[in-house]
Amino acid sequence: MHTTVGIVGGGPAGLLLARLLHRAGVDSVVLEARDRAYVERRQRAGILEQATVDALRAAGAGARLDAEGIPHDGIELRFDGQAHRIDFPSLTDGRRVWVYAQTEVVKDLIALQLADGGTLSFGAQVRAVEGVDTDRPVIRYLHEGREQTLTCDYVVGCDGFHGVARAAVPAAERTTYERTYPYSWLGVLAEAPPVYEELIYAHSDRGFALASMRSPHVSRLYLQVENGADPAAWPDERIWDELDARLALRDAPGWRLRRGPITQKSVLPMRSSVTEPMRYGRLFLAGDAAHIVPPTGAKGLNLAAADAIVLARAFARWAANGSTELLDAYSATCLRRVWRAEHFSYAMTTTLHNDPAQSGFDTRLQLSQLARIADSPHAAAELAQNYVGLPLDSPA
Ligand code: FAS
Ligand code: PHB
Repeated sequence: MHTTVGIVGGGPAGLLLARLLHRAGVDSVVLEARDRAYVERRQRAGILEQATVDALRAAGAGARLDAEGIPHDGIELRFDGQAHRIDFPSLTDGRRVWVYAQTEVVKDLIALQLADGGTLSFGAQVRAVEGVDTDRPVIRYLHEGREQTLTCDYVVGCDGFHGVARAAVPAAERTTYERTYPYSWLGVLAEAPPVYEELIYAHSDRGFALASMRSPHVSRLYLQVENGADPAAWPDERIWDELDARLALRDAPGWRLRRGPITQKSVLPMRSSVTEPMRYGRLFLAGDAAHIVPPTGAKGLNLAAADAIVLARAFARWAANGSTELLDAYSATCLRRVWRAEHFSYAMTTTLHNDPAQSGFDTRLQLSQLARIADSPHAAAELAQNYVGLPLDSPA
């Protein structure tokens, strides 16, 4: 089988890229290792930047998002027993974010891809990407018990942090910059109506907590835990008690979360990683295949979408007039945005979490930075503009 663009991985990056290419008249094939139910059920991100929402609408996948997505105009920071709201529109020329889970984005893109054309194969385990330094790269994969081959004009690795595409770049030709954090997140999904209108990010001497949501009836909540923590060591009552303790307010001692059945628990390690360049010969890397951020800044999914948008524009230009100018600029264009998001995610993470090795001096620095954001419109604007996402064409 042959296609113009072979896409390894059917997560947000691969699926959005396929849809945007289809709209530009560029044919592609998406090869996804897992089955449809698995990828649609995988709990991950929850916040979409405006640029991501605009791209999903442009790809024809905005109907349910417009009907069920929840626009948010700010977040709340809690520290030292106090609450401080960061308003987005007034600090970002009117921009906001949307609460719409990655699971729903993936469902919408899969439904569209299957209905509207374009090949999407589930259970297609890519074994190797070869010949990326030739004009006829090849993807070798196992599907329905048989070894298969897909020849392409170009290959895009959208197969996440643990995928195989990145390895097709010779080790001597790529550099990976990374940092791991001395803590993880325990993420829970609860059938409990959020008692808060907007997301709450909390710094406390017991550790970080985040109160998010999936709908008016479902809460998505996170607690900083030690690396290697076992979700089984966190019975529901312990989770609720710890969340209430970390979100406590000095002037509202009765403030509590609404409790309900916890339906999912998982521990997520915190990691930053960037592989440069994001292109080698006829291979491009997009999304988590190229970069990972700690989820504190809600950037992971949005970075993946931004890569897909930039790459789709580049392929559209190439298909229209043969120019490879934007394809040749892809890596540098994306890495500017990636490093901006890496810094923002690192800053949010290290300011809000308790490193087990940190001193009292370090904690005072965190509280000083949080107080600066609460008191200074300039400092608040820097957080707000990074959180809602810098415009795609802005020099990050
Ligand atoms: P993905 O990992 O989503 O998709 C890659 C796809 O490639 C997968 O479907 C995989 O099955 C497939 N694949 C892998 N190897 C393959 C092979 N050899 N052959 C074929 N297919 C293959 N971001 C946030 O902003 N907020 C969050 O709260 C948040 N929580 C997260 C929790 C977890 C547990 C993880 C792992 C990530 C989280 N993220 C979060 C980040 C996450 O949303 C990613 O940024 C996002 O999924 C990136 O999308 P993709 O690049 O498409 O990669
Ligand atoms: C989520 O709702 O899953 C979420 C929201 C904001 C974050 C991370 C995760 O920073």
